Amino acid sequence: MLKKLILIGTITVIFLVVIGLIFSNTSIETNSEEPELIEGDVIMPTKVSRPGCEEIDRCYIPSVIVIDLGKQVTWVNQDSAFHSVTSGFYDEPTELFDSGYLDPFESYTLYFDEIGTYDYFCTLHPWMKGQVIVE
Ligand SMILES: [Cu+2]
Repeated sequence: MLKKLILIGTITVIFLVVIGLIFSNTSIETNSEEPELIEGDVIMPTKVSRPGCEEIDRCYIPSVIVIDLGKQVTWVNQDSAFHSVTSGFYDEPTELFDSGYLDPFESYTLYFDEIGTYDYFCTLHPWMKGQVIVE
C-alpha cells in the first residue's frame, strides 16, 4: 500500500514538472511573438498621467537630452494614456513643434537643425516637462 502511494506520488510530481515545462515553454514562445517596442531616445513611461513623476524627474526619460546639431530625437509613448510633445511651456506654448496626442506605443521624431535649448511639455499633463539641448 505504501509503495503504491509512493509510486502515485512520484508519478504526480513528474506529471506536474512536465506540465510546468510545457507552460514555461509556451510563455517563452508567446513573448517572442510580441511586437518589439520602438526604440526611442526619450520615453514617456507608465503612470505619468498622474502627478508625481515630476518629483523624481521621470515624466520624460531623460527629461533633458543633449544632441548634436542636425540630429534627431524620437519620443516613444510607453504609457497606456495619450501624451504629447509640445514646444514651450504649458502656459506659454511656442508653436515650434507639436506632436498632437500620441497613442500608446506611438512615436514622434523631430530633426533639430538649429542650436538652442528647446523646452517642451505635454498638453494633457502640465507637470510633464522636458528639454532638448542642441549643440
Ligand atoms: Cu501627458
